[in-house]
Amino acid sequence: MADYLKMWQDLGMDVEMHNQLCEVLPQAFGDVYLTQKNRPEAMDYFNFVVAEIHGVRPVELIEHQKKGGKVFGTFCLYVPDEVVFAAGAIATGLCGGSQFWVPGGEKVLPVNTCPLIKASVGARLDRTCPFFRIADMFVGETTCDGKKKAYEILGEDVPMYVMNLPQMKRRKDILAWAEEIKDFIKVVEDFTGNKVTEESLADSIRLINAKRTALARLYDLRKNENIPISGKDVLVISQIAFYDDPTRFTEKVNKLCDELDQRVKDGVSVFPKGTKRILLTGTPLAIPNWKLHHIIETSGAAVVGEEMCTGIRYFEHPVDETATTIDGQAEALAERYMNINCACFTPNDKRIDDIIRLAKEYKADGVIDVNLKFCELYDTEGYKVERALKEAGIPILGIETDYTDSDAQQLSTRIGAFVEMLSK
Ligand code: BJ8
Repeated sequence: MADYLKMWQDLGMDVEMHNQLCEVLPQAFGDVYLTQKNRPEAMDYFNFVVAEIHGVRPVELIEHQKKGGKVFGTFCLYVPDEVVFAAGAIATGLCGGSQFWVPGGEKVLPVNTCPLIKASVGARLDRTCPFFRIADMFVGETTCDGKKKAYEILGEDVPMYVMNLPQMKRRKDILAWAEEIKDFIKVVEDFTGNKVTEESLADSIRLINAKRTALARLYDLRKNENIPISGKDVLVISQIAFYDDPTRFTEKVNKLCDELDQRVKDGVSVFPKGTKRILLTGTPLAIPNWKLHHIIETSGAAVVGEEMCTGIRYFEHPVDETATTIDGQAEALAERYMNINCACFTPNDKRIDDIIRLAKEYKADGVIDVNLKFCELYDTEGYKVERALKEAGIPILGIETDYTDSDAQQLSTRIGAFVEMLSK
């Protein structure tokens, strides 16, 4: 990584503690990623982004702020990036995916809170992540209880706005979400001093839709019998999608897809013929959480899809681009976002339909349902997921894990046995 010390100091970071993270991350990335054989050449860009993770994008965000622009940090797929970009601001994902930040979160949160929340709070309060220092405003949402309460704590340290997400999907809930999006437009306008117009919102809807289309193209390539890219590589791309510049990201993903198209034509696969195909479902895998993909793909199987927020939920269902008024655009956004099937909704049977549909589309031999420890929503929904998949004749393995490596051996054993069972 280049020398960003001055920038980190200026951001008020705990540089000494942050150095510990900088020491372990390249090693972890090297072990998990750079040991893979026959990686697509176009992965170079994404390797570079991870290598410079706390440098290159933060520099861009600070440049944007120097020109008077604002940066909004978000924690959930329901918060519409389109609104932020339409006001000339930048949205960046803030979910923490490393155990490194968890103890910081545990200083103020109950230990039995999910690691994603603990890591996100720890990254801010311990001052060990530049993105958490740069964001001018954090935007939360009323999804799970842990997040709602964590936002109250974060709100004592940084400007915080929380969107009120309905928990059902009746017509009146979708309209309520459209109203909430319009309120968010006003908040963003006031905070940035820039007006969100029909034109600027239409532009940003196209911008984010283009990113979704590129990701859909990438995921479609994984449906091939010859899998041209590893699940691990796609995971890191999905994670980078949350904070990279959307135009550049879309271009780089499309460039990668061009290369993968050629691989498909040439019958090139990164896995031996007959490798068992796994669809993952469950809680998000925030960067740099690569543990599960690594275990699965070193246990003789391939991850071909993720019914997760760091995966298919992020890009399916583009926003309808035909609306020409702010009211119409807010409703189009609400309809699109309410298509995401998070376990915080009730009922949430469409998620179960999705898992079965995706298992078929991606020709999965089996599904692994991943739950982040202490996430009650996905844990409880796991019962219905498991029952529905069994009824559909799709093998399923449910696992619970956190950000530590303490269960890696045990997970390897269980996943190895599951893969072996799929081969019989
Ligand atoms: S849309 S999955 S990003 S809320 S894992 S913090 S639910 S206790 S991250 Fe999520 Fe939005 Fe839903 Fe997606 Fe709570 Fe569960 Fe932790 Fe979670």
